[in-house]
Amino acid sequence: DATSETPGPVRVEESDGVAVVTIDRPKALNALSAEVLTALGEAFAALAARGTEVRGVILTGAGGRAFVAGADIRAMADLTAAEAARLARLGHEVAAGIEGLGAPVIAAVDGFALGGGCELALACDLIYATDAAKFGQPEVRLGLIPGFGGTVRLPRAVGPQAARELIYTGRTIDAAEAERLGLVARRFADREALMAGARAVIEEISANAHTAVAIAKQVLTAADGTDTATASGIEVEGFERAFATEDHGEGIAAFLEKRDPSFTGR
Ligand code: CO8
Repeated sequence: DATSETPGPVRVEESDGVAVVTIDRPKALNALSAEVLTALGEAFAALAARGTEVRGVILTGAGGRAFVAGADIRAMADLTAAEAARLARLGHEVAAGIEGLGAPVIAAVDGFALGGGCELALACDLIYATDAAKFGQPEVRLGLIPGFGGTVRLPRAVGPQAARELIYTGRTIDAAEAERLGLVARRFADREALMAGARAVIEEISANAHTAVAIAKQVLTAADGTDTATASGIEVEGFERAFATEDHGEGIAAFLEKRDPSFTGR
């Protein structure tokens, strides 16, 4: 098992092809400063460069109180509107890095996922949470609106009605309600069970053809928000690419020969 560590507010630890990316600024409840966002972007770029060696990523927060309590409010106090917009764009670049990674990324949320923290979780493939998780988009309480994808991805996750209610009220909801709304895919009793559950689903996914999963992720991401005809076209194009892989040949052969497939990622 390889373990690599990057210095700074974001740690990356890897074992058995599963990378755990930890935002480690517990004194500020892991708030997203420019430094954190830059480090996150770099961490996901480094993981992308490793290709199929990375089977899956778990994104989480250190300290036991928060996933991420939002953008760094203290740092934002000194910004001009144009500088704040640059920070928001940096956030969107991080989201694009998460969505562009071939392997699945699971947000493991224990404690607060507020504002930019909820938005960061929404950029991941799946949100898993402990019973102690809390979600919300409190920006309007600060005279702001979500700036890191909340108006885009939250309605897609929970539907326009629940999203408008959350964004207009700034209300914080608990993990059970987040699960009911479809924001959280799975809920766990505590952090240990959360991390084990996230790792288990990555194991389950990585028994499948890596390239097929990567293409499915690309198609789901690219087709999101497009009309039926466009989405269907994107799906067929992805289906054709999957059909042309060696792993598809192997999957068919294994089925016909009544054996387990041995996928190579090609
Ligand atoms: N930014 C900076 N510091 C923070 C943040 C934050 N978002 N949240 C908490 N902290 C700090 C507190 O200032 C405090 O520091 P200190 O001990 O030095 O005073 C420490 O973390 C602990 O926090 P609290 O004492 O407040 O802990 P409580 O248990 O009393 O409350 C809460 C926890 C409810 C989470 C509370 O801290 C809170 O409301 N935090 C702010 C939540 C929020 O409003 N988030 C949204 C921010 S706006 C946003 O995210 C916009 C994103 C848009 C684009 C940006 C691009 C990425």
